Amino acid sequence: MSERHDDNDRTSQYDLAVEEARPKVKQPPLYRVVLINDDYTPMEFVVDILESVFGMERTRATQVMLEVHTKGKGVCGVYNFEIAETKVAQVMGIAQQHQHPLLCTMEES
Ligand code: TYC
Repeated sequence: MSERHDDNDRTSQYDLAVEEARPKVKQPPLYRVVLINDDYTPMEFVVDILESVFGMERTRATQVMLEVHTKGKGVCGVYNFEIAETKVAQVMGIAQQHQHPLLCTMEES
């Protein structure tokens, strides 16, 4: 039987020359959590939020708050979707409780 070859022999009539599909894996997207400036929320309140929700040291929290205050917005951290969404909800919840108009959003990074 001339067509019958060893399993490893690619020339057998029963073999198909197929390329292995490349695995369809992608890194999950990351999101920047962003604070927006406003004229009413007290600076101290924003610093407290950056410490409690984003785990910043006071000096770093103050820098980020001032960046938001002067530039209009600033990044609090970069996270996967679920964590970013949770942080945004926590900030908005605490701001609402204290009746401050503080805004926090997320954007794909
Ligand atoms: N601009 C505010 C003030 O002067 C302080 C502030 C900083 C508000 C950051 C919001 O995301 C903010 N009291």
